Amino acid sequence: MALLSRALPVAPGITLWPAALAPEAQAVLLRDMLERLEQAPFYRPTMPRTGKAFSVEQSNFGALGWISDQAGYRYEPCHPVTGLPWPAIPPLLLTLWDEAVGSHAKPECCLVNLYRPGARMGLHQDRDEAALDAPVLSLSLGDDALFRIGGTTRRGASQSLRLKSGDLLAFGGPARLAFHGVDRIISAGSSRLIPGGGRLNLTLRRVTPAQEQPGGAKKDARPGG
Ligand SMILES: O=C(O)CCC(=O)C(=O)O
Repeated sequence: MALLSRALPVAPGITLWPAALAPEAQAVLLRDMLERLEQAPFYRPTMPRTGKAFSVEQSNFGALGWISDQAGYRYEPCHPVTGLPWPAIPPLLLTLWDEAVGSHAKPECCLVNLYRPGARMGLHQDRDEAALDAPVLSLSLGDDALFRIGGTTRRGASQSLRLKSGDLLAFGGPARLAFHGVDRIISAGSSRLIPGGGRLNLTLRRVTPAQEQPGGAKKDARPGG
C-alpha cells in the first residue's frame, strides 16, 4: 500500500495527503466498514437545544462515539439508537493514524459522516475532546467535497479544499481548533465508490489524554491500551 508518500502543507498545522489510499484499498476499507456498520447503522443526529436534524447521517467506530442530541455534544460508548457498543476502528485506519501522527496514542473515536447529495456541515470547531494535543485525522471516500478550513475564529480568513476519494487530511498543533466544515458535495458522479452515491468521511480523534512515555511517545492510558 503506497501510503502517505506526498504530503502537502496547507497551512501551519494542516497537512493534506492527496490519494493516500489507492482505489483498491478504498474498496477494501469500504467493505470492512459496511460490515461493521451493520452493527452500528447510520442515524440522523439532532442539534442541541433546537432539535433540528443534521443533513449528514452518522455512526462511529471505536471505544467512544461522538453524538449530538438535544442534551448537547458529547462522547458515548454506545450507539444512541441500538444501545450497543460501537464496533472497533478498522485496522487500516489505525495504520493510517500511525503513519500520519504516529507519536500520539491511538484514536478512540472514528466518527463516520455520510453525505448524500445535498448534505453539508456548517463551520465548527472539534472541541469536545480532552486530548487537544492530538491532531484530527480525516479520510474522504466517494464523491468530492468542498471542504472549508480557516483559523481559530469563526469569521477569519478560510480556504476551500476539494477533497477527493482517498485524500487524507490532518489538522493539529496551531490548527487543532481551526473552524472547518463542508460547503457542499460534488455529486455529479465524481465517484462510484459509495452504494447509493455520496461521500463518506472518517474522522479519527483522540478523546482522553494519553500518558507521556520516556522519550516523548504518548501511550494509551486506558487499561489494555
Ligand atoms: O466531512 C468532513 O470532511 C468533515 C467532517 C467534520 O468536520 C466533523 O465530523 O467534525
